Amino acid sequence: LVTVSKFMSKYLRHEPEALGLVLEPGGWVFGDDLLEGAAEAGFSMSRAELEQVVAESDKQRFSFDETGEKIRANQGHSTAVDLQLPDAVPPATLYHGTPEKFVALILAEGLKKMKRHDVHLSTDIAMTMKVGARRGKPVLLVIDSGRMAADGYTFRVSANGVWLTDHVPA
Ligand code: HQG
Repeated sequence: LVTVSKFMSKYLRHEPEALGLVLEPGGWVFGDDLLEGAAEAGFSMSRAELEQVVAESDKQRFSFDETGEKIRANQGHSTAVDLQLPDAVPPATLYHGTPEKFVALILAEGLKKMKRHDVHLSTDIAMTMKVGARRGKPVLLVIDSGRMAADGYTFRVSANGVWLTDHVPA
């Protein structure tokens, strides 16, 4: 299931065209098209596995639409996509975990979205420390999101509770 989830992340977030997929507004594709693309690419993946990944992914990375026919990644994209998420008022404080080696640069120039569409922020300290630990010793950054909102920065929240913004100033 982890392999299937990584496969889905790759093509729903980063390289849909490599599987013959075009993301619709909102980031949606037909589940059947994803399964067909996988089969043509020689990747073995059943509908049951797809449904299990959507239901059980630890970070709820994927969603079906209300018809159950279309699927999308909730966040994390690098490919051009309009997720059609409305602006939302963030909590007063949000968190971002990053490896220690990036901290000096982030304190100098703020949090940038790097290869992704947005900067990812969280209300969940344990989760954000895990994110930071992917690439080294993690450091927790505490974001004054209340002040950012008051200063006119906009936020959106994905279906799996990740807070998205364009840039966090230094
Ligand atoms: C860092 C996971 C230097 C930033 C998680 C991060 C997340 C800077 C890295 C999702 C910087 C980008 C995203 C600056 C930011 N100078 N480094 N000015 N600004 N950075 O993977 O937030 O498991 O693109 O701190 O749950 O780590 O994939 O972003 O370390 O939601 O579902 O540049 O990935 O979800 O790395 O993680 P990423 P992220 P999944």
